[in-house]
Amino acid sequence: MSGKRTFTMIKPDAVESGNIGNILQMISNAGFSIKAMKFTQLSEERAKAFYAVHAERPFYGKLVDYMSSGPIVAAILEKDNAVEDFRTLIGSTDPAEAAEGTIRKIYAESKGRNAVHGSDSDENAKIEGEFHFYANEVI
Ligand code: IDP
Ligand code: MG
Repeated sequence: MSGKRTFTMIKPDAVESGNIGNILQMISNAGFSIKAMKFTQLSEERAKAFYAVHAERPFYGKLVDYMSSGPIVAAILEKDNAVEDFRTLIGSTDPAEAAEGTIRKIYAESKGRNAVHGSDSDENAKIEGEFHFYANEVI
């Protein structure tokens, strides 16, 4: 069982296609509550820093370009077993492999432009939340 909080971003493709509301509705229906949220845009430098762990991967340059290409929604979410349950809600990285009814299956365009981010561990949820929010912005 993971902890009570996770971090998410609604990525530029899903913002551009007008799906912020639909995705937030799915997150809410799945039992997550929002502890902090903002509409923002990553600079190229901040996108590089956020995804630094992927710096050696062949898709890193494209990922940074995409994630800094337009606005995103960043949010800290709360629910029991948050990290694991949110990864289940969003589905596999590649929408072609994602389970029916998951956010990525419904809204992602491709493995790269895949609608949402979800932290992969409690430790990264904390690091990623603190990347986007000051402590006094979190309920
Ligand atoms: P995750 O978002 O499901 O945790 P990661 O492997 O952590 O997936 O990759 C981070 C992000 O990098 C993905 O969400 C996706 O946007 C992009 N990405 C991952 N693998 C590929 C790939 O093979 N081609 C293009 N983009 C990729
Ligand atoms: Mg990941």
